[in-house]
Amino acid sequence: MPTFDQISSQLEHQAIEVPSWAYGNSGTRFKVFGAAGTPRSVEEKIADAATVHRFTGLAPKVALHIPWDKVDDYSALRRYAQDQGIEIGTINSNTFQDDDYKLGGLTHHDPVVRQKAIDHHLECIRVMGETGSRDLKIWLADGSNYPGQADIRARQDWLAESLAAIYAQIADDQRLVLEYKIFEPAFYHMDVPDWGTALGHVQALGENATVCLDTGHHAPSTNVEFIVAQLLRAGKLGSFDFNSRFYADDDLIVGSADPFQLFRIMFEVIRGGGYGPESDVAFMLDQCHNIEKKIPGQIRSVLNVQEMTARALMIDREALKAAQQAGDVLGAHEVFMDAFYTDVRADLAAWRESRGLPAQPMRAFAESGYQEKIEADRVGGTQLSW
Ligand code: AOS
Ligand code: ZN
Ligand code: ZN
Repeated sequence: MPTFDQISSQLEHQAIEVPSWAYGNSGTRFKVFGAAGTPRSVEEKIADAATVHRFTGLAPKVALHIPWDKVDDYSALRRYAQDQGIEIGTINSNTFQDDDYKLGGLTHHDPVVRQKAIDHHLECIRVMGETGSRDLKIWLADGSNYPGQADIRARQDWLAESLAAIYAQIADDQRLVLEYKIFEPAFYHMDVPDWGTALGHVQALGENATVCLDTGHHAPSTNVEFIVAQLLRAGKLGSFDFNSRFYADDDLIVGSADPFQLFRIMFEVIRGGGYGPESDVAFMLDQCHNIEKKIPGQIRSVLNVQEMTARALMIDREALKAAQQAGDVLGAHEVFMDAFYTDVRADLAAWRESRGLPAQPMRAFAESGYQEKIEADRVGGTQLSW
């Protein structure tokens, strides 16, 4: 097995996008808990995101959500982020919070509503121009609750037309990234429920259209790393929305429910060329911190991704291949598991220190006083929710 020192230079390439909404108050349909220190403005969310990067060196971009992060001057927002040491990443559209979209947005049976949803995406593309963002991520809440409620076939045609109208406005250095989700908020059918549907649509659009894989958006027992391999084979894995789930779209801290799954995913990413300077896969988090403090929640998340990436990089690929070619079932499995069971935490701490970062980012943040300061300073105004 390679030593940590043999793989550590590859850790330099790790860059994770944190979501602006992770810093806002969040919860379930039962209760949204308010937390002291929660941002009252987009700038305060960006300041918190930059703090995650300062303590970890892992999170150089913050993904925004429109209209949650709507401001008058996006160029100024970009400069603000840069002054804080980060860039603005993916722009996420939102066609799920307006009454007009009750029966769908880009797939709605009424062309007037479809055009409204398309126009919202064109507005997002304008925002991308001003913020320097590369990716427009589209997640659709569209679907139906009852058999017969909607023409599920026609909606695919309307979706294809709507996406084509949006894609036509995507610049050469920008991408449209389509996310799929098995269910919720629609419970009978979703218009983009799975990677096959997403892949079909982005392949029809063209080169700059790819798929976003949210790790929480599959049926239980789905082999997510197989989907990773398939999308990379097709050259269509655009981005991840990382999070953890026990049941459905739980949006818990990535790597907390099933670190082994994260390890297996990272292995397929590396195996398939999705990691490193040559890759353009965006590694985003899509999480909410409902009961834990938000900044430590995000720090823990990016560290979990780093730990499982390091372990996946340590798989002895040659020994693995040799065992696979020899038909050595348990030998191959052992090579795989040896890397998974290797504790890299002390090595990572030393490596961070060697690069001028805190060896223990969680502890360093706790001791920094940042949390106490925002809790004291951010009184008055309205705390933001997701
Ligand atoms: C919704 O379930 C999706 O995961 C989307 O990525 C969504 O845009 C994000 O969770 C913010 O609401
Ligand atoms: Zn998502
Ligand atoms: Zn989700």
